[in-house]
Amino acid sequence: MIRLPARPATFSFEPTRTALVVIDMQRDFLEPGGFGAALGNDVTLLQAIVPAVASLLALALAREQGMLVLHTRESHLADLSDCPSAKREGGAVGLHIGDPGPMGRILVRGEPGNQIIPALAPIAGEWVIDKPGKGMFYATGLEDRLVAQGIESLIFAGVTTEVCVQTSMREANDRGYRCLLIEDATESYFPAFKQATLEMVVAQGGIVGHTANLSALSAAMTEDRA
Ligand code: TIU
Repeated sequence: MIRLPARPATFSFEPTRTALVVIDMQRDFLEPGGFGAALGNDVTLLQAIVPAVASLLALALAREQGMLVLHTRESHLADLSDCPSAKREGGAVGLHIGDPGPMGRILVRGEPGNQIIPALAPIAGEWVIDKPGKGMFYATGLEDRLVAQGIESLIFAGVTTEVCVQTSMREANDRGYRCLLIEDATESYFPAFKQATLEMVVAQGGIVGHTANLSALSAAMTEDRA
């Protein structure tokens, strides 16, 4: 069992029963010309966490007992049959889900923009979950797979903090998973929204889960190996 200082209290997890969840670190959100930019955002803000997420992946992979690693991608089928019109109608600067953009069709599965950025590319054995919603459990079949694997705890990173990360964490919380969000491995287009999300996760005794910095997790996992 690994224990680390976290907010609002110590977080404990058994690595073989824990998955590292990297939410939507895909070109659509981090590079110009994708969905994030089509929504009117400055996508460069999100690039700051790439080194921290890479470290987190290395930490999980370096573990002798090996933690399950899963990556999600927000994506839709080419015929958009899984994209409600209420979602497609959103957007700020003209391009909508399914429209052709500089990285292929916006937020469509298999297009260049839908790929996870090369610096964080999944490796063999890691799960890649394509999700049509903001939350990772909605219409993905993920819950059955996690149950079959005996997973009890989830460590979250990725983007954006208040949208897909928080939605996924809330879905996980309702399903009984112990959740830890790594503060410096998640980012938002809106710094104030990130901070507000971190506070609302840990408020009320950890109503959604726990948060900690990467350094605290790293120290706890390194000590455990020594
Ligand atoms: N717009 C925004 O902040 N986020 C999303 O649309 N999706 C994810 O958070 N992945």
